[in-house]
Amino acid sequence: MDDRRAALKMSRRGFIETSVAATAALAAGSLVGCENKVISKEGSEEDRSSSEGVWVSAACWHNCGGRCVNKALVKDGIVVRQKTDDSHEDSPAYPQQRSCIRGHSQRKQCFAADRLKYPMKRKNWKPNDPRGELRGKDEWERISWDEAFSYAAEALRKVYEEHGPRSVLSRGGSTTMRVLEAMGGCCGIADTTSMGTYCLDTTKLGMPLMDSSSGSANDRFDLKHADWIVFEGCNPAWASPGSPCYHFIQARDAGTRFVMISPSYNATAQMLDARWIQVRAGTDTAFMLGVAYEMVMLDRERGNVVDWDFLNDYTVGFDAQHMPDDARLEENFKDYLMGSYDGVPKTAEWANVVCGTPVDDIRWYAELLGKTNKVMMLHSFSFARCHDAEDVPQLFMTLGAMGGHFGKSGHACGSTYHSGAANGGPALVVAGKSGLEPIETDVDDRILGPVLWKSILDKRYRYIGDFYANAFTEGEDRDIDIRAIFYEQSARLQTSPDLMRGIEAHRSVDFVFCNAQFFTTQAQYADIVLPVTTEWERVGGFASGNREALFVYTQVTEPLFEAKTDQEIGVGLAKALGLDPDAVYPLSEKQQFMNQILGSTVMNEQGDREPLVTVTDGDLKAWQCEGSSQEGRVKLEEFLADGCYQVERREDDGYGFIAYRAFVEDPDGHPLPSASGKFEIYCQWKADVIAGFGFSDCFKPYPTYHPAVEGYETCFSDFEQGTKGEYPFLAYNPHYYRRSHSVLDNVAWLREAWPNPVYISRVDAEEKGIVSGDDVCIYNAFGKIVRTASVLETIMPGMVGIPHGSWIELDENEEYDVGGADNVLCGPIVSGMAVTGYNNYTCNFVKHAGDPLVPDCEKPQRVVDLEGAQR
Ligand SMILES: Nc1nc2c(c(=O)[nH]1)N[C@H]1C(S)=C(S)[C@@H](COP(=O)(O)OP(=O)(O)OC[C@H]3O[C@@H](n4cnc5c(=O)[nH]c(N)nc54)[C@H](O)[C@@H]3O)O[C@H]1N2
Ligand SMILES: Nc1nc2c(c(=O)[nH]1)N[C@H]1C(S)=C(S)[C@@H](COP(=O)(O)OP(=O)(O)OC[C@H]3O[C@@H](n4cnc5c(=O)[nH]c(N)nc54)[C@H](O)[C@@H]3O)O[C@H]1N2
Ligand code: SF4
Ligand SMILES: [Mo]
Repeated sequence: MDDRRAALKMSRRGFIETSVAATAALAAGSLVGCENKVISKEGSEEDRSSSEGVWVSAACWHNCGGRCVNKALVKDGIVVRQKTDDSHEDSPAYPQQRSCIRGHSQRKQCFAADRLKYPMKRKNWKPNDPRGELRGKDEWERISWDEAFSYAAEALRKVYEEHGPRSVLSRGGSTTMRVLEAMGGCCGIADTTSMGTYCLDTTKLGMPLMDSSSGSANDRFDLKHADWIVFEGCNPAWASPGSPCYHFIQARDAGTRFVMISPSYNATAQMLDARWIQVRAGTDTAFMLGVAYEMVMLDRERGNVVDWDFLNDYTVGFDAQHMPDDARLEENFKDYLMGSYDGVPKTAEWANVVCGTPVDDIRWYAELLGKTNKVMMLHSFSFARCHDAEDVPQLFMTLGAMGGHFGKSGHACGSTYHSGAANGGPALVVAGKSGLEPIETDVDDRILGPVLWKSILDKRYRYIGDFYANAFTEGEDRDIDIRAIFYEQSARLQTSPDLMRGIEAHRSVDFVFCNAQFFTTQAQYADIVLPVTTEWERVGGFASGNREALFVYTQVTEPLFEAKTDQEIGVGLAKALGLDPDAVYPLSEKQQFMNQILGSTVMNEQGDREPLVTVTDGDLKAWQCEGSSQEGRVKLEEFLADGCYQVERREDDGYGFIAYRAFVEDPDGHPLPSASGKFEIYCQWKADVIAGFGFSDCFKPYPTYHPAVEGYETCFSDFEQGTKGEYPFLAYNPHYYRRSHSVLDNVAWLREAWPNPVYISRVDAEEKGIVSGDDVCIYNAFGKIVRTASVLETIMPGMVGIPHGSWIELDENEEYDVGGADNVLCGPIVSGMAVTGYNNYTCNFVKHAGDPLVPDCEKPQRVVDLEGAQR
């Protein structure tokens, strides 16, 4: 610990001097080439091969789909090298938790020359005269922290006094935002972001989703017991870095075969040599209906395909003989499949017209799902992040039930997602709570994510409840008058649909406040921007998501320049607003971290939780923290130095997990959380709640097909006749390896490795005379972006893959985005449960006639040239 402190106690002064020199050089526009200029002196080659210094557990805290060990070698306060997990030999049972290229590049982010250094104010903004139209164009001036707090307090106080808490918009972050809560609250956002239509309380269908990251399928050791693993809309090779793919590879090597149901033959499919079942994005409902129909037909022909016992005993609503008590509609799923209600049997040929899947593949898959095959059906959520995908969760579950693939080793039907991919089951190690209780407020407003900016401009929105709280209500149209936008830990402007209108909405309000590490999109359109520390500059914290490992990190360096933590900013703001900062932040950051350490637990093989960390009275004294000493599995110092506690697994340990086993073995003793206690293929609640929102009247209690408000069918001006419309292509947004959403997009190393092209199919490219490397303008009614084409055999014709999260960069006339931001094209469309549809919006593209694009990695960093920065 002492060594570590000495290493941290760097020459802060010297550090800043070097930094300022580097900044000055950059402001003069000296940067070209794929190299980040960093503000710390990076270790020389000699430094990099030396092992002098102290290895510090370093945070990798992003919403990146993985969780890994990251360490920084700190010498004289400067990070000279990084490494990942080498704490034990790597083995399949006990894998190292190795970091990805983004983790490896972390020092290029934390110490980059584009870190914000001082509080800044937009020059022409005044609390009483905001000149909002200049947002994104104005100059910036450096101000002191005192000035920053008093400006922000004045602007916020004005909004609270004149318009009330409903007029302040914020979502994301929980630290600085407490100040808003102490002021009476703020208007939030109801958005289905990650899990799409799975946000409509799937427990009502009988499916507890565990939590957002641990999957709802079996433990990793069970993967190899499946003969087939099917992925629908997953790409863990990009979206779940770390150990998940390692676990899938073990299964592959043991003989398990894979299927990828997706519009692209993505990196995961390639890695696992999967059989590709093509399906257009946003058309999985049609595809799965076709599969269900063919399963029934196949079962009639030869038997032994549909697991009737499972359907009869564990589900309701499949046929007229098994309806739930609360059903009000005399219809059932099977008769719908057969065409009893609409005269249309949902055959493979019928499905093919919409989903584009070859008929033979639909039949092949129907056969594969038969009850005699050992199949795991795994999904991520991309197929549910589509307009009108409301029936996807119920239908995926229905297919699983038709094959009886629940509750048995070698079978599964559930999610594999984010940092919990490939490894279902309850978390074995968890961090404790910080002890900072939320501040309750009376404001219940939640503007809907897909129409957030439009609602602000229209001053009206429909309230339907809150996805985070699983609390829904009938749609209620409300007036709303947003006067201030408050950013803490979110990039809403960049990550919500309809970005061009988002800019307009930002320009329409009185005040935009932003805590930021970099000159992010939301910072560019703000009025007061405050430099915030990264996790490398804070006391420490936790990262979780991997079932069997808990990651902890400690401070790597002193805060850079004038950066403060979110809590310090909150304290300053609270004081300026005349609030009692100790009431808003009753616990220090150190105490919160210590509380998490003290409350961390690990599960033993009997299923009981034990304290994880041994903390002595001496530790508490040294940390100047309250609490009681305790005995745990690992000493505090060791835990912090290791950066991780990982349960050493064995094939036959007590941690194995088969999802739904208790229910399948004893359905009466362990009913599901739905009204009937069973899987609800007919769920009255689903239909009633969606109808109550008032956006669509086509959703039935069982899964049915209808064309999406925006989707494949709207690529046509006349779908029946096959006449293409103005925007005949369907776009989807793969979560891209270069970044975590918008985060890390400014790291030149990553930009060089991952150039962020637009993916188009060879067939479409040939038709338009486009080859890989050509610049292409992709456009629709909402905006235009320019990207370089990557022409692929591995994407379905008609599909366009636009990587998610790239930073917007508008041309002078604000017409073209040469940064390639997905949300310029993803529009303000609302239907059904108000799902945000990132993966089935329409567009068109042409070869770009304007100036050639500069490759992202050759663009200069966005260093704000602050007048007087050297003062
Ligand atoms: N078109 C389209 N849009 C999408 C998606 C898509 O697929 N397509 N995906 C959606 C999904 S699944 C998600 S989860 C969302 C993610 O949406 P966001 O959560 O808005 O995305 P991030 O880019 O992770 O934004 C985090 C921001 O917080 C900042 N930050 C990080 N740490 C700190 C800190 O300690 N303090 C402060 N003050 N700031 C910090 C980062 O610099 C960054 O600007 O995006 C959604 N948007
Ligand atoms: N590198 C990286 N990893 C991340 C993130 C990141 O920003 N960057 N973000 C993290 C977060 S918060 C989230 S929510 C997850 C998202 O995780 P996922 O939802 O798994 O990620 P996606 O890349 O959107 O989709 C995965 C694959 O699904 C396929 N697909 C797309 N649309 C459809 C569809 O409609 N139907 C079918 N059948 N397939 C489809 C595509 O082939 C795509 O490659 O990723 C996490 N991991
Ligand atoms: S997967 Fe996430 S936590 Fe792991 S190294 Fe990459 S960015 Fe960091
Ligand atoms: Mo997400």
